[in-house]
Amino acid sequence: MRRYINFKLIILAALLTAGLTLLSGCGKATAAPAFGALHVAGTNLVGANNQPAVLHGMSTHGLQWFGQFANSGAFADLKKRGANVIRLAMYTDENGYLSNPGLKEKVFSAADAALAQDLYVIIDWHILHDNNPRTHQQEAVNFFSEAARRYGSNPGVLYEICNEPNGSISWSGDVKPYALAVIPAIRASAPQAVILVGSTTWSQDVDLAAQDPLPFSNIMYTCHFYAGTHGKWLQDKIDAARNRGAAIFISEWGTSAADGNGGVFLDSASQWLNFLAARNLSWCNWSLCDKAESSAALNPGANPNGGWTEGNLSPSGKFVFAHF
Ligand code: DCB
Repeated sequence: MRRYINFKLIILAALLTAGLTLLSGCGKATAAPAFGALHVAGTNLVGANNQPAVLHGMSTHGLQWFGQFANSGAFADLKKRGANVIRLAMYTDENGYLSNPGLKEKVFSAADAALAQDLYVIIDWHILHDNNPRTHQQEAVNFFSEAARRYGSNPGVLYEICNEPNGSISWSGDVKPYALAVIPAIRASAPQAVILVGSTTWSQDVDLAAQDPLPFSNIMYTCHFYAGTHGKWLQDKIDAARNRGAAIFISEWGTSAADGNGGVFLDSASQWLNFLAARNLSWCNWSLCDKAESSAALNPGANPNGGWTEGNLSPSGKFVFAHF
């Protein structure tokens, strides 16, 4: 009899605990993004309670061209489909921020729209044709100082300081010195924020970065892949970096080839997503726009404000949205 009562008590306690956990989870969802303030523990991204945090979402295309898709309606549609992060690609070159500094206001208003819906948001200094991040290091320091002053205490904001360094530059001689200048500018106002750092060869050389890591906490190294171009050899570089203790974030990947077109290569993309899932790696897909290229998630003419039908989704968009 006594045993039986104890058993009943244990069940009651378990039910109560489960109920309370559920309730507190609901409360949090409306007050802050899903995992609360993020930080890096070992090679893992974790939330405020040290729970594993896995972010899945979209990167915008260049905001100077497709900024109309970075708005509340579009973000609400993505959230409804399961996304929890938005990456804002602020190109520096190609009529981006350096020649059009007003683009910054687009970044801030889009970030505000994402944060208002409890989405995480990545502010991406999208270097590409300006291959060496050191070329515009001072502009980056100024931009990120301002962004961090604006969002410093917000648990939803991640800072990505250089999209894809490329060309004949090195991690230790170029990208690392750049990061050593930019990161303290962010940390001055956002001491805990997670900061994402690219590497050479369009953010593929994460293994080289891991051999000469940055001396800061809450840093992740970005690795970018395109399913039609990058295979197991790039996965091996990710594992090599992680084995050295580097935390990896896939802030950009596409179902297409590396030029943003061709394919789509959905078998390879599935294989990649399995690889990422097995390691709890977070990702953003390229890209949220309706450009006539295969990596675009939306067919030409899709409403920039969301509410997309199946017919508005490209083959890439259908595949990616089903994997949030
Ligand atoms: C990256 C860039 C991104 C680029 C995509 C696809 O570049 F981060 O900005 O997006 O991957 O190439 C493309 C757009 C096009 C646009 C073009 C230039 O989809 O609509 O016209 O940017 O702004 C990569 C990634 C990997 C490699 C090369 C590039 N790779 N790249 O491995 O060779 O040269 O742009």
